[in-house]
Amino acid sequence: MSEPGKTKFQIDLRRHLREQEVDDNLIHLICEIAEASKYIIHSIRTGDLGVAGTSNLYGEQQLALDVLADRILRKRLDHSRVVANMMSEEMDEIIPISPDCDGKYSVAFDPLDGSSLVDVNLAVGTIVSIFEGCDLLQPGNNQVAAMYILYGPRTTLVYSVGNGVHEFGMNNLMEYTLLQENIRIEPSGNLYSPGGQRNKYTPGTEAFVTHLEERGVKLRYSGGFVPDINQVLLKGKGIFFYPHLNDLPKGKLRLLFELNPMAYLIEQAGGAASNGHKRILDLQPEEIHQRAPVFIGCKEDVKLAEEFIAKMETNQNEEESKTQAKKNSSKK
Ligand code: AFP
Repeated sequence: MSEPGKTKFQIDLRRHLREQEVDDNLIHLICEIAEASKYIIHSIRTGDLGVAGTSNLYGEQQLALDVLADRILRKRLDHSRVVANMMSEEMDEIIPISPDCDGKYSVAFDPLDGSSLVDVNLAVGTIVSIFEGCDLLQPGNNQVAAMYILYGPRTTLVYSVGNGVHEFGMNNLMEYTLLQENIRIEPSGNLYSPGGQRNKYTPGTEAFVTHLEERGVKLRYSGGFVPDINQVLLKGKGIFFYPHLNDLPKGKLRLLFELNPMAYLIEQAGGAASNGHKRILDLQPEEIHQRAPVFIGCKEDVKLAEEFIAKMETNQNEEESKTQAKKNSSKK
């Protein structure tokens, strides 16, 4: 993989992509997103942490960081010449860039996921899902690439184009150089990241968490999807879930620009991602901001969650049938 005299770990992002024999337009797109992250880092370090609409001492319009990050990425993608359509958490609808789909890509992104965590100096990230052509409303299984950038104590970038998952670190020259490639996740893990409120979990999720605790699995949860997933990926074990809640039956996380890209990356590392019943990457989106429950990480732990959910749903259905039968017999 590396030329003589150059260690593998001095390989920058563009060279690594070339060695994956990736289409030039896709290389350009991924590198443009990586470039945009440098401006997002700057806005995190210097931008106003307030809400959109505030103004600085010069009376200039200050933007909330997620709006700022969205504008930075939108501008980059708009001028890239390889994007057909794009959409993000900040957009109400898909934005067409070019009517010509050939050789172009469509991008769904969360510009700064967990932006509210910046105020308390916790890690946040940018999440990107890439499809070939013009259609963004297709199952995540059709993605040609996914990536995230994690703005933490170090800035790192993780990507896959379907040939393994690779991690890059930003050096002092603000270049992304290879840290590790072909990252793998073990079948079962020793940490769990439970999103939402436990008192709103369904019986199946509740039973799954009780099992994890009895197994001695440790709770690790930052409230940021990107750092929490990154922890599972780089430790090579664990499960993150933001399940169906009694008041959020579809969960909280968005399918197009949060779940699909992360599911793609985790599966490329040998893990799994499910909505509790079905593989995330098989879900057909009906609308661009569609949400879904998610269990993502070690394959065996995701399967176990599905089994607990199925078992408790069966028990619940049987109880409801018995109750209904009693009501019917009491009417006779
Ligand atoms: P924001 O992007 O609105 O801050 O939400 C972040 C997030 O979508 C995701 O990063 C976390 O996993 C999840 O919310 C945390 O949600 P809870 O605060 O309800 O646990």
